[in-house]
Amino acid sequence: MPAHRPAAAELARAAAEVAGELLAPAAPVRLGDVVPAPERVHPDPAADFTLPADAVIQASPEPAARDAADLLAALLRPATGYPLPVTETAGVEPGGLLMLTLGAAAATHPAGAGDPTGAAGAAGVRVDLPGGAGLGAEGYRLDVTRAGIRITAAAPAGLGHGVQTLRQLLPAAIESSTPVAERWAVAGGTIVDRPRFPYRGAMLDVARHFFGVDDVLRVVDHLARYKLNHLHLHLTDDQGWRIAVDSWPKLAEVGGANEVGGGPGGWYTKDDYRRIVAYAARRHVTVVPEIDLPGHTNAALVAYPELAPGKVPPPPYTGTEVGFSYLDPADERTYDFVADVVREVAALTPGPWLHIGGDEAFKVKGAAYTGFVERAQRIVAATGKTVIGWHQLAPAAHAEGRVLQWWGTNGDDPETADAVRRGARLILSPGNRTYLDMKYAADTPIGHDWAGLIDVRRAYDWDPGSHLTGVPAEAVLGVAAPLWTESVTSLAEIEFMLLPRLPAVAELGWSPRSTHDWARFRARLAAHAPRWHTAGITYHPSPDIPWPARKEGPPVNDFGRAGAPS
Ligand code: TNX
Repeated sequence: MPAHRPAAAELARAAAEVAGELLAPAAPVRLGDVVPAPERVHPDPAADFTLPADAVIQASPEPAARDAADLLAALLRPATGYPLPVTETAGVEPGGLLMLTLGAAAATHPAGAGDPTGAAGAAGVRVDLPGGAGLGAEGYRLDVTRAGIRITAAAPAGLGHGVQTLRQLLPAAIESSTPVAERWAVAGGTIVDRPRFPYRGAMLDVARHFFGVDDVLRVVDHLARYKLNHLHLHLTDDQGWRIAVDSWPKLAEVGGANEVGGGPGGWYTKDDYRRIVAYAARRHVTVVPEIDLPGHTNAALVAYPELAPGKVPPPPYTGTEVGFSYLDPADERTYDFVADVVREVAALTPGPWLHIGGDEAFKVKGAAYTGFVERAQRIVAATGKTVIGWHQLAPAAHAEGRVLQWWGTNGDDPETADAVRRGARLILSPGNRTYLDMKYAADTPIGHDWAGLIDVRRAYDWDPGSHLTGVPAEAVLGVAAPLWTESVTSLAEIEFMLLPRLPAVAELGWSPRSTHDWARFRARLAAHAPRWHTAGITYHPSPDIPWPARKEGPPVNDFGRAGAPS
């Protein structure tokens, strides 16, 4: 038992115990009611579990299991007010038991054992990483019995995803930041789950408007909640350069001092960026940095006019047009610049990817464009990273492992299909399905409509595996939803555009196609409004979703209208 237990938590525990006796048992969230939908769900109504005040979280000995257990404890302590001590597997105290088990521990607690606690009478949560069992790098197994809950995985990310599933199986009040009197019941049974695609992401444009580290961390939390595993940061554009580069210091210092509309802008120091990367990594989210080349470079040219065609210094840009700026592809200095920037950004980035943009370079045409891209691809390869670029990269020669990100709207592009035949893999970000900067409806207060209006059904009802003509499902690495921020200026606005569409994209990336069902999805998603509300997360009350009624009024913060947070 911990030596110190806050008085408030003590009171809450007592209150919860009393309330638990007075209240009729709350019907737990049904075992399959998780977003994204799990691969396999086996409910066992006789095995519902209620988290007791003296529950213990037990982790297998690997540091990653301990870390998952610590994150689980941090998620559950505020609302429950329970101490939830984290222990190693050995020497468990009786009481509530939540078990998290990784790798080798599988031998001790084989998947499929009836009692997840392995000890009669114990109750709680246990976190293990057992070897293999087909769970792969991200799969997990979650067993709920009357005695406790066990999450097992073959690798750390699986435990993280299992923890997020458990979070959704608890009552919505678990999102409260202060203790709540609630019966913390979880439906009995087993979930065995793993993703359909390995790359599931969202992009945040921090160049058009700059967002500080804390805002980005909160976006990481939203990704992790829905088992998205990549955060693509669009770090550079005409309006701002947002990452410190020691060899070209004016990029950030001069190029970062602007944004759309003329605000102050900003940029990440290397330590800021490392903080984002580390926070994301702990939540099994890989940061993908994008340095957009050779277009979308006005901010770089303001800082270093020597890179501009004709060496003419351009004025800073705070508008929202695209396609006018470019690095001089005929000047060798341009490639020194690209190599220096790519080297420094690659060195800061533990993930395997480096995104070089390549979109809308309207003034660098034909061989000048493909020649530039091919050199940039080689520069990235020399750092050991795998290149990603927007699908405009397609005509350039293949580079080992390269990935194209499709953002078109017509589902048919022979150049992209040809690049796939030459070996490219694809991330699907169709503008008319996944663009989170598109308005939901004509009256949405912020956003664009050039790729159409995208409400939740439109974001959900398509298949990344068969979306592009001539591209087989095996070539699809995954799916990602970009949020461009020309019109997005605050965290509340980011959340308003992300939710409730991000979970739709997350489900396309994670869940087996056989679970795809709009009627069921919208019902499952509806239950997330009380969670977001309790957590203080802004979202759009889309008419596509049958939100539950709330006594206090409308279910959500409708950004841009009365009662919206600012
Ligand atoms: C197109 S999509 C762009 C961005 C804009 C976005 C606005 C892509 C690769 N380029 O520069 O921000 O449209 O929706």
